[in-house]
Amino acid sequence: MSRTLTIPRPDDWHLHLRDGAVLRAVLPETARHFGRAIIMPNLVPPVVTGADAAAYRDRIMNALPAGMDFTPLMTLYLTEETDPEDVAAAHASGLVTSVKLYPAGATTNSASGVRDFDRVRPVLEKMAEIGMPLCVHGEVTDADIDIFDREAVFIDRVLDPLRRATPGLRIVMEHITTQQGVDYVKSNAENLGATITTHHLVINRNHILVGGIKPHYYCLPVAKREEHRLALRAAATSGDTRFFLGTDSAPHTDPNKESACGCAGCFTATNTLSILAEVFEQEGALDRLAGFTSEHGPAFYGLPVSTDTITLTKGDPAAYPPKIDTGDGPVTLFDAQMPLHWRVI
Ligand code: OTD
Ligand code: ZN
Ligand code: ZN
Repeated sequence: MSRTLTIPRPDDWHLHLRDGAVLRAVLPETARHFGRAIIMPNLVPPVVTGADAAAYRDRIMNALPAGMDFTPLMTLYLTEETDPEDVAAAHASGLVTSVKLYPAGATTNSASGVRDFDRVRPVLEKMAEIGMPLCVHGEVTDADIDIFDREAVFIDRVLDPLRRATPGLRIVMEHITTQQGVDYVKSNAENLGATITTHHLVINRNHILVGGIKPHYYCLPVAKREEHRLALRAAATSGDTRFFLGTDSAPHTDPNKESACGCAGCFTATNTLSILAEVFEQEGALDRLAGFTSEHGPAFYGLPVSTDTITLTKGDPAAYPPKIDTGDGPVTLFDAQMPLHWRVI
């Protein structure tokens, strides 16, 4: 029996579009379903200034196929040299939506990130003053901290002190992967939200490591134990407005993933909505899908919910291609390892 579900057009509050040939290949995969996306600035070199963001936005709009409607919400990569006035001007002009904090070395292309948090204090204070959100990659990078503990330790050692030192700063904990991340958001009502990815609702660390190493499931923050995946599913499907979708769709070509030192990232732009509908249905929460994909994010960012809609139908399992082609090589689509009965029509 077929069923339909119509929801406001979704937004992606955390997305990697890259540049050049990969940008041209992956942008339509997002723009087909999503109206807006927060565009991550971790290019090489990173998007650091307002001028960098303006140039990158132009490249994105030039790569958008004719007839597609999509608004990139630009971000700036916070460095110890970032100028508070440049950030404020880029925000005031409407060019830039938020600033991204990467602890140096935490993830792909994060070498220019922050080592000494005191050096970015003037930027953070300016952002609190003008109401500009900070998106945070929440992992410590200390060599002595186990990779599976890096998010929980970041909350205690970095995030909580930073929030106390900068009252009024609005923060998005990006791509939370742990029960501790969920609990921290829930216990702090003020100025705090969190994105959750599609893939972290589906995989735990066994998917990466059992029965041979699976490079296409390797991403950062790395997937944790099953109990954490269940906590993320409960948060995402709870209707709590502080949790919203940020796919963190992060394309790398197959040779870069299937390598002795494979890149981190799961590419989910193409099939995210099919997967999420399946997950929300499994949790008996299809009526809450719209909140997670289309309503909670705009509310946090102070933007209107889309007046456009998309419709999903339930039928025979959707067949997605295993890879998409780019001018730089194939990019493998995230495999949710379950039949996907819902598709956007
Ligand atoms: N995680 N890969 C990338 C970024 C993210 O931490 C992230 O936001 C990437 O490839 O840019 C990943 O696994
Ligand atoms: Zn990140
Ligand atoms: Zn990301």
